[in-house]
Amino acid sequence: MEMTTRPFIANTGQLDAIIVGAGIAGLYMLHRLRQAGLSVLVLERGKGVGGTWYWNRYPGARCDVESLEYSYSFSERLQQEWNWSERYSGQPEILDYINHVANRFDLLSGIQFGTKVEKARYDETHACWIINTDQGDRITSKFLIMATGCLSSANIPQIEGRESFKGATYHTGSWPHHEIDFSGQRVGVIGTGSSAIQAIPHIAAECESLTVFQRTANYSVPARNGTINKTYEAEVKANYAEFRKRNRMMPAALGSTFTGSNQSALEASPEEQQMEFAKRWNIGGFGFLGAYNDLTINKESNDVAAEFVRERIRETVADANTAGLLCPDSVIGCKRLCLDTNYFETYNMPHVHLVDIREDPIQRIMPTGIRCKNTVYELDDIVFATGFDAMTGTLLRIRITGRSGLTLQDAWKAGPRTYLGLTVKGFPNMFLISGPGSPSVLTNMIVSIEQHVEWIERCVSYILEKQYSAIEAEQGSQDGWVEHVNLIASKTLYPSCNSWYRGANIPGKPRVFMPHIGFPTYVAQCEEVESAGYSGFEFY
Ligand code: NA7
Repeated sequence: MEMTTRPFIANTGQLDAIIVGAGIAGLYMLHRLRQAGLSVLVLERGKGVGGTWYWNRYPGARCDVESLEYSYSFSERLQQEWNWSERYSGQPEILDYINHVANRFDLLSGIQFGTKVEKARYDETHACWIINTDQGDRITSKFLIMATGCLSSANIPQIEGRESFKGATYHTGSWPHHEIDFSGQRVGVIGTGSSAIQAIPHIAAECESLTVFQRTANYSVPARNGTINKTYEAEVKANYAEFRKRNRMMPAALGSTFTGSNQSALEASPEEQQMEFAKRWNIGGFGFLGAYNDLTINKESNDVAAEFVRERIRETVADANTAGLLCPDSVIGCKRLCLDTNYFETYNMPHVHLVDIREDPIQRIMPTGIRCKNTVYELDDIVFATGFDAMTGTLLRIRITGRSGLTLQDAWKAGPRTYLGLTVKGFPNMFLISGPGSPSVLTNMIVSIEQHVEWIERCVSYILEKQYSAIEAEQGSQDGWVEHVNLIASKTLYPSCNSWYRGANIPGKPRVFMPHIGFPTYVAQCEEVESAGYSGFEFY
């Protein structure tokens, strides 16, 4: 649904809150703040709601968290009335759902679409934020809430000659809104992350030839998607609140398939290990990494899981050389595990070809294709499945200036620093939803979003009730939090590979492990801070 309306609210006096972004987070934030009686406006650069699900329209785009879990839990009626059609929902269905929520809770009237926030400056004298947009708006607001998403700034690599390409180019994260017909086309896909792994089987089914340019092989386990199991759905809906409550206590807030284990892989015999991994492989989904309790912290245990996946790849892909190239050699799970439907099988199609660009690096893009060091590939279309400047990219593209002229770019020069992943020292009354330093991308995002939104709403209401001008993180609490997040990461295998969690996919980006590993402990930490009257914050 494309929106063009500009709500009346933008030209009125000072607002209580500006929310940037009308994705899953921004919409719920709007709903909660309105319920709390605040005047709120959402600014959204897209022409519709949905955020991630508005932009990522590439063929095969699908959620990797099960539908009955990847949905809002704040309204019992909403969760009862909405019916999902598949175990894992595709992008169109999720976007329909988000539009439904926006309509059902009358949220559209609070959103100004087609509006990009360019600058936000904290005015210390009046204790408010002054926000400037690319549409010429200048809006003042007491609170600034960034609901800008973790994967919302596309990473398009600076390959020489990119502009000279005569065919069509696409990025998975800003896909056109019309159907793309690849039939008869020679298509090149750069990247083999989660987006590529979902898109490749679909593009291959249509095109004349497909060349995949792989820099790093990726682990993927079968999603085992299918129509939703109606019996299971009925069981969940019979006691949805309890189901949600249980999931919120699970590691990563993933419920149904992520039945964990109390055992180390090293305590099991090789036969038991194979049986356990095979069982989870057949069920499909992230539960594969829950087979043993030490897969993300013990390299020896991790190796067993990694080798199990490599064996499945060798079993699936007929050409031994291609299979070898598709076998990752890194720690499994230290980049987000991919879930696929027929990804590895696709390489058995005669018109699908894999290029190892570590062996034969891309040198330039030419008008008619891609030139690698040793080979030239003639192409009609290039798909960049090259990911995002994750977690900080969108925030740093907006010129955010806090107290004493401090910019977020300067404050985060050596990597993002937050208190609880929710606030930044020097930026009073600014909140981040799923910011760096919170579990966000290591969880079922909607669970994390709801937790952040509800925490922020209570905090904002508290400030208004107490008639404070502002809240700001204390230096010591922020430093302590950053240290805490780093310490947890250092005890795991996560920092061992070049993932976007560490900023390693973007040349020049500081290498800092950004998410907090430790849901649901994190939630208890936020609650403790709150119940202690917002310890670690100062009010003025
Ligand atoms: P990802 O997971 O960041 O994957 C991007 C892919 O693009 C990955 O294979 C990268 O290789 C590759 N890439 C990035 N830059 C280049 C250059 N310059 N040359 C060649 N290849 C490159 O993004 P996705 O969109 O697939 O998935 C993002 C998240 O969405 C995912 O984690 C899920 O949470 C859902 P690399 O591995 O860096 O060598």
